This record gives sequence, structure tokens and C-alpha cells, in this order.
Amino acid sequence: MAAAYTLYGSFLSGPTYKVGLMLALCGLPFDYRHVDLAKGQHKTPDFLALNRFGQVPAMVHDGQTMCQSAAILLYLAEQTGKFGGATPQELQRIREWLMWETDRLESSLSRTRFFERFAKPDPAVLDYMRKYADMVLGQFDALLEGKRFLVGERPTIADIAVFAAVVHMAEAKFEPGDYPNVKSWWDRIAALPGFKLPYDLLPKGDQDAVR
Ligand SMILES: N[C@@H](CCC(=O)N[C@@H](CS)C(=O)NCC(=O)O)C(=O)O
Repeated sequence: MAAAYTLYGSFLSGPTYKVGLMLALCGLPFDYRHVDLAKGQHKTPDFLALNRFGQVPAMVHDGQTMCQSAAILLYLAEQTGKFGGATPQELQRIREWLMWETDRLESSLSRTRFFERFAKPDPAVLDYMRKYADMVLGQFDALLEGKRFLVGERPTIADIAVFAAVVHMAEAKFEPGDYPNVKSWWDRIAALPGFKLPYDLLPKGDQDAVR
């Protein structure tokens, strides 16, 4: 029997992991469809019908097609009643973190990882990006001071979204140990039931009922 959720993505992609991690932490199995970015599968008409922006991830649930990983997390939190805000104020704080992650982390840490791993740009560009990413990680570390989770006293989709960007920091040549509050928060996320690291969770090809 097909799973209720189908996730389209790449095992190399932080935003794909963001959605996969949410499904895993909710205990929801999902059918997985690998999109080969190197082959340009994300620009084909079939994939553009799932995500008009031509990026992974995309998700299908209940006949609805959706994209933008942060928007998918908000959808899943509402659907499942898990990892959302306990109050309107918490929900607002969660939305703020989701936007911050897309704004700051995707443009700094995720881009530095992409440059280090795949694009290999001019060293001056890489140097600029590394300084920017270090500034953002430092800001994040300071914001975590005295906090167990990003919003309230329990994990929410804010933690899941930010974790999915931070998890690849070693591939961007940053060490969690250099940011002590990030390291402690990381350990708390990794201890959640159902948690898996990206390369343990996301298959390298199509697979049904991933959990
Ligand atoms: N804000 C988007 C970002 C998605 C994104 O950057 N996906 C990358 C892979 S990690 C991608 O598809 N890149 C190919 C492209 O942009 O053409 C989200 O959160 O879903």
C-alpha cells in the first residue's frame, strides 16, 4: 500500500532532509522519489508540475502537491498536531525562525557547503562566504544561550528547519564543537525518538515506506 506522503528530493539536499526529518520524528512513513539534480531532473516538465520553482524538495499528500521546505513543515505541523506552536505567540516565533533559516542559513552556511563540496569557486568568493557563515553561526550560538530549544521548552519545526541546515556544517568545513551552544542543542535534537542523520534517512534512489 502506498504511504500517505510522497517526498521528492535528493539525499544531498538540506531542504529535502528538513521534510524527511519532520516525517521521521512524527513516525510517518513516506514513499521517496529520488530527483537527480546532476542530470537536471528538477528542470523537467514532470518535476516542474510538482515544484514550479524547479528545486527539491516537493511533497504530495492527499492529492495536494507542495514545495518550499519551510512551508511544508508548517503544513505538516498543522496536519499532525506535532512540533507546532502551543500558542499563537509561539507560532509567530516559529514562523520567524523559519524565515531566518531560509534568509540567513541558506544564503551563508548552505551556500558555503555547496561551494566547498561542489562548485569550487574563486578563493576570494569562498573566503567571503566563510566569514559570512561564521558570523551567522556565531549569532545563532549566542541566541541559543540558556535555551534548550528555539521556541518554548520543547522541540518544534523551528528546530527541525534550522537543524537541517546546520547538520551539514562539517561539509562546509565548520565544526559544531566551535559553537558550544549549537553543539548542546544538536545533541538534544539527535536524542529525539525517530531521529536519523541525513545520509541514514534519505535513500539514494526511489524507495517505498521509508521510516
Ligand atoms: N527554499 C527552498 C530551497 C530549495 C533548494 O535550494 N534546493 C536545492 C537543493 S538543496 C535545489 O533544488 N537546487 C537546484 C536549483 O536551485 O536549481 C526550500 O527550502 O525548499
